[in-house]
Amino acid sequence: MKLFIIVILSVKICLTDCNTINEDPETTETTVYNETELLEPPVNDSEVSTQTLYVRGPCPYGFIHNPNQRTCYSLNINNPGLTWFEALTFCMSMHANLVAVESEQEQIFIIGMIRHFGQGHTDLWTGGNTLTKRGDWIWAGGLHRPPKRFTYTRWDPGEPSNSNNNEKCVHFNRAKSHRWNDARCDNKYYFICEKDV
Ligand SMILES: [Ca+2]
Ligand SMILES: [Ca+2]
Repeated sequence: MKLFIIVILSVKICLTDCNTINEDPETTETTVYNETELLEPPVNDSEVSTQTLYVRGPCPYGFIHNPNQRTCYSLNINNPGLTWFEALTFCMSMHANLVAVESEQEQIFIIGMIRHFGQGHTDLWTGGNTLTKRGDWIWAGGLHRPPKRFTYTRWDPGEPSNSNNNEKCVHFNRAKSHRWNDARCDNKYYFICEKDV
C-alpha cells in the first residue's frame, strides 16, 4: 500500500515538473477499465478516477503506464500551451514522441487519463499530422520510432475538415469528448508525450 501511494504521488508531482527522468523500474500497478463508459460523452472525472488507477509501472519518472500498449504517457499541462512543432520538440527533449493513438483501447485509456488528472477541459495535441508531401495522415516519428500511417481513427463527425486548407495537425478536442479534430499547427495546446517501454 505504501509503495502504491508513492507511485501515485510521483505521477502527480510530475504534472508540474516532468523534466527529471528516473529509470528505476520498481513499481506496482493496478488497472481496471470500464470501456463502455469511457466512450460515452462525457463522463465526469470522479467516475473515471474510481475505475482506473494510473501508475508509473516500468515507465520513466513522470510517465504513466499503459500496460496493454506496452507504452508510457506524459501529460504536459503547464501553462502556456505550445504549438504542435514546439510540443513535438519538447517530447523529443524527453526522449519521447508526441502520442500516437493506434487503437480503441489506447484512445479510451488516454481519455480516462486526461479526465482523471482534472484536465478534461483542455485540448491536447497528438502526434497526428498531414504535413507530408503526399498528404497522408501519419503519426509523427522521432528519436525512437519512424512515422506511421493511421491504422485507427477517432475523428469527431465532420472531421478532418481542413478548414481554409490550413488544418494539418490533430488534437484531442475537449468540446467533443476528446474525439479528434484537425487544427492549425500553430494553435497552442497542451500535449501528451509517449515513450515505448
Ligand atoms: Ca501509442
Ligand atoms: Ca478541423
